[in-house]
Amino acid sequence: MMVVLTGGTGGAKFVQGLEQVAPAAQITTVVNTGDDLVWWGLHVSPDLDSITYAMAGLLSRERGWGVDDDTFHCLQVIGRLGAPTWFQLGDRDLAVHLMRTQLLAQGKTLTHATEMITRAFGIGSRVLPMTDAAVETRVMTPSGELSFQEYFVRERWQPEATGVKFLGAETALPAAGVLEAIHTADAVLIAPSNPITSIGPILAVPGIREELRETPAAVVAVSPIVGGAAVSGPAGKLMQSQGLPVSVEGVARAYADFLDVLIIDERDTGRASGVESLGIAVSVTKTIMQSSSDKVALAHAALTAARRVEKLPSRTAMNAER
Ligand code: FO1
Repeated sequence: MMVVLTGGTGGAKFVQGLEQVAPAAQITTVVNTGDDLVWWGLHVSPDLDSITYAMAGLLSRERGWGVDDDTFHCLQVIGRLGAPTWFQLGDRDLAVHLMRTQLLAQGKTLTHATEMITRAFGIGSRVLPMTDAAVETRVMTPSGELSFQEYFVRERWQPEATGVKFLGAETALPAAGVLEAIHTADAVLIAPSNPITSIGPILAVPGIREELRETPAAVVAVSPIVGGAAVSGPAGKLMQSQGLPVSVEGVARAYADFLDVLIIDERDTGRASGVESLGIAVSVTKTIMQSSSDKVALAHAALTAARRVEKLPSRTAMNAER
């Protein structure tokens, strides 16, 4: 059994590869919900959407989010009615947000709504939100605080980020099944997602980070930083805002208290020793996923790295001995 912690488009691509090398029934994905928003009165969960569409073979290859070949007729009319349209919901995509919103209004949890939606799409693996509680990623900028989608989509991540917070995280509980899945897995894989705003909110839910330190599973992450820059998006800027170097060492530092192996790109071979000095093993491969075979090869590399880990007593026990 394996657990994948994921968010964003890099995470969705990674899961597409993993699905081709492991049976769906053995995969549990734990997905960031800090990017969620209420838009046009609907509960939108962008990272749950991306994983769902990726697994259902519906994810837009052109945009990296939303449904392939979608149309935007509703968006055009909404614009004429005077509502903001900077966050675009496609016509087919709308069906998922309508259904999710209705299920939540009926008192179902986000976990339950996600289960119903993924099952209806014929997805055989388990997709779990990190929590059923509302956790909202906020980005601080010199001109004020923004929601994640305001920062990422509306402002195209151009404002300087001076900090990040996860509103509501302190009192959130992990969704049912998350801690048990991490504890009983053979491998926990951290997708090449933004460590601050995709994986960060998951780690901020009390109990998850602690379980990653405790689990007997091998914990393997793929670096989203290659050659000193983010493969895509604002990961570099946001890492800087947290005082982390924009490098594979920076990624290793973000996960140092629980990580066994960091998979880095061939271009970063010269930086392996900086990661190893944190007590984290390094595996070097091609991490940029351009083609379907790149995704499969990266998933293979992650599983191979996990199998090679000889787990010592839990990190917490080791830290206590130091
Ligand atoms: N990303 C954009 O760049 N522009 C959009 O208008 C947009 C709309 C959108 C609607 C539904 C959805 O599930 C995702 C959407 N995304 C959009 C992607 C989303 O902003 C990001 O992928 C994640 O939040 C980053 O992880």
